[in-house]
Parts: sequence; structure tokens; C-alpha cells
Amino acid sequence: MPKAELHLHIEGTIEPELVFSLARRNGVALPFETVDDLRRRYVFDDLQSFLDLYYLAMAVLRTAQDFTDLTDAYLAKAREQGVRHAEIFFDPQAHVSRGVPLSEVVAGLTESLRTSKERFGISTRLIACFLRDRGPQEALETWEGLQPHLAQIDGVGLDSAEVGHPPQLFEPVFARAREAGLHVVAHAGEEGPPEYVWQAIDVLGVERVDHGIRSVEDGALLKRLADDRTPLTVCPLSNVRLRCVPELSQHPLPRMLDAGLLVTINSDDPSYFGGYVGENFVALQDALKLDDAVLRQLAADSFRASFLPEAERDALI
Ligand code: ES4
Ligand code: ZN
Repeated sequence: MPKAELHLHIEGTIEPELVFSLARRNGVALPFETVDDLRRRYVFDDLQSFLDLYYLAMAVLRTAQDFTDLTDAYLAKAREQGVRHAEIFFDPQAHVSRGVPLSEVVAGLTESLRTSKERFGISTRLIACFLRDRGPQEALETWEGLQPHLAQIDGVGLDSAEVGHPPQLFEPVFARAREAGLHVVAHAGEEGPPEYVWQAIDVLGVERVDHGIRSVEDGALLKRLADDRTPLTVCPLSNVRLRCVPELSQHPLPRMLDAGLLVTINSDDPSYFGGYVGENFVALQDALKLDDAVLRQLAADSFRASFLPEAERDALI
């Protein structure tokens, strides 16, 4: 099934083999001996325990070429899974904070994305995320750093450790991004409460909510999201691996669909969570016994929830 991927952290696509080959290429020492040692650590208690490994492994990404190779590897994998359009997150602060210039990061990513349609049949967008646990002041500084690169960037997002870092703190930087004509999205209601989803839509003015699964705890919020047709980018395997949901058979997706929400299926950090977007669809089908018609609807809605112009979107459905 043709589909769009709307919630994908490019740093979360790095497979253990690439971690080791880039470590060797760049002379970066790793605290694991082998690919299997690294893979054995892919067992998480919560979002933070994942983020610790995610930030550690991405230390091998140092040059523009590394970011190009990473993105090419993702696009090749995505093509095999029927992805025809991808809106890709990256974390500028996670690289700048360890001495990699933003210009290297953006040049490397865009070198791959520039020709993604010709090489892989995948149109793309690029979304820069602010790391909420580094606070609103650093987000504003990051926004300043992004200014020379805005022609390459389609939107901003908000990610990393959620609880204790509510969306409303980031109102100033999101206001600037909206004024600059960028798209705006935010992770909310993954581990954090429904109140954070309210803040993402009412204070940040987001066009999509990333995750948003805890919205099912608040009936008024469900009604608002349904009335506005605000898309939610749901990542089923991620939610189980990070223990936001005890098992896939108990995932809130059916309740979200019953409430009339516009939902899409995505992979989040596929290297870490046991599957790319196709595997997320298959796992859902097995665990929740969704009809083929519902799966087709989810795939079609991924284009409707995208930032593609309407004509391009309709041509893909
Ligand atoms: C993330 Cl699963 C998830 N949640 C929040 N921030 C993230 N960054 C990368 N993956
Ligand atoms: Zn995410």
C-alpha cells in the first residue's frame, strides 16, 4: 500500500551496523564491543531510557557525508515498504551541542533529500525539532541558528523528554516559526498528560500532534481534535517498546478511530523499535484484527495529513 511517513526521526533510523561503520570511519570510541552488544541494549523502560541510547549512538554522525549516508539508507528501506512521501524530523541541538556545525547537518540531509524523488520515488519534507528538555531559551538560539537554512526546512517540531517540559514554554519560538511561514508540529500526549495536547494546539498552534495517544483520557479533547480534523501521528511499535502502552492489543488506536480522529501510522525510530512503517501496519493488523478497509483508510489518511499540496496529495491516494 502506498503511504506517507509523517513521524520519523532520521537519527532513529541508524542501524547498529551503520553505527559501527561510522564509528570506524570517524574514529569515535563506542561503549559497546559488537553490533550484537548494541542490539541487546534495545530494551527500554520508558522514553528516557531510550533517549539515553539514542543520543549516545548518534555521536558517530560527524560529517555531512554521514548524514547523507544515513538518509539514503532510510529512503532505500522506506521505498521497500511502500513509502511515497516522508516528512523527516531531525534534532539540530543534538548535533550542535557536540560540536557538529548545523551547516554540515543540513547540507548532508539535503544532499540526500534533493534527489529522493528521482532515486527512490519518495517526495520529502524536512522538519527541525527543538529538544524540549534543553528549554525554551536554547530553542530560541537554535531558531536563530536555523535562519541561514530556512530554504531547506519546511517545519519545526518539539521532541525529547516530555514530562515536566510542557508545550506552553515554547510559545515564543513557535510564534516565530509560524510568522516565518513554517509548518508547526509537536510531540504531545506520548508520556505526558492530555493537558500537553491542549497546549500544543491552543498555545503552539500546531497543525499536527505527534503521538497524542493520551488524548483518549479526555473526551472534550477528543471532540476538539475530531471537529478540527487535527491529524495525530501514531507510532504503535514505539508506544509498546517505550511502555506507553502495555501491549499492542491494548493500543488506544481503535478508540481514537471510534472518536473520529484523523490518525496516521508511523515508525518514529524504526531501528530501535523493531520495525519500519510496513512492520507497524502488519503488527497492528495481527494484534487488533483491523479490517483491510481500515488499513487502507489509514494509508490514505497519511497523505491527507501530509504537508503536500492538495493536487500532489490526491494523485498519491
Ligand atoms: C523520540 Cl519516541 C520519541 N519521543 C520523543 N522524542 C523523541 N526523539 C526521538 N524519538
Ligand atoms: Zn517521535
